[in-house]
Amino acid sequence: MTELILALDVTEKKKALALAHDCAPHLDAIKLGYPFILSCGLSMVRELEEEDLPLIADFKVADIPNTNRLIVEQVFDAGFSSVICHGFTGKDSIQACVDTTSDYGGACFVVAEMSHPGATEFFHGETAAHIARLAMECGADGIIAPATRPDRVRMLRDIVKGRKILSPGIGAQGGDPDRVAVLVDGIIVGRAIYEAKDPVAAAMALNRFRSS
Ligand code: O7M
Repeated sequence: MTELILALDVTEKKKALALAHDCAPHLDAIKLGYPFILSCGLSMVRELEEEDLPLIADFKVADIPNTNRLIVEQVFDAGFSSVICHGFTGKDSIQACVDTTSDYGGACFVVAEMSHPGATEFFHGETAAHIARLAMECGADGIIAPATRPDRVRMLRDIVKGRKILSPGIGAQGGDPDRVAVLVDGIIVGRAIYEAKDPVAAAMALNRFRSS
């Protein structure tokens, strides 16, 4: 089953809450990051809990182990069920995120390779594979890999056996769900839903990938 995860990068509180509420029946999770949390506040996590969907904290945590631990504690205390951290910070920093996550019974995902064009300057090639291997060694629940490069997802899938790949980059960034959905466990979609004329219809249209 491939999950549909809404990237709720909406900075207007009323609009964000309405979107989440209307689209919720067609989603498997909602991902919240800096745009929404910095504009609407961390307390919004509790309001969104009413939608009864897993809430993923996309803070791309990327600091020393002690600071990572402190951040991840705040994430789970706020009501999130998963957290996303960066992996380029190294094994000890990833481990701090994974260990703190497991104290709370949550899930931790590590960014292995990003979806935008500039990502290839640093994350490409062996670096992404290295990060994915570190994530597995640390016991992470999965990785983030780019829907804009299905060949790279395929390569990373060999490393991430039995754990999850969540994949952003569909729609606005050019990724094709027909090519990617079968390779991953979740597609992360933002603008193609929240900027659509009819966001509910857009989410429903993406539902066909949930069973692929
Ligand atoms: O569908 P979009 O392009 O409007 O939004 C994609 C979302 O996924 C948005 O929240 C990005 O910050 C996020 N994202 C990427 O687009 N590319 C990445 O490589 C990684 C992420 C992400 O979610 O990282 C955890």
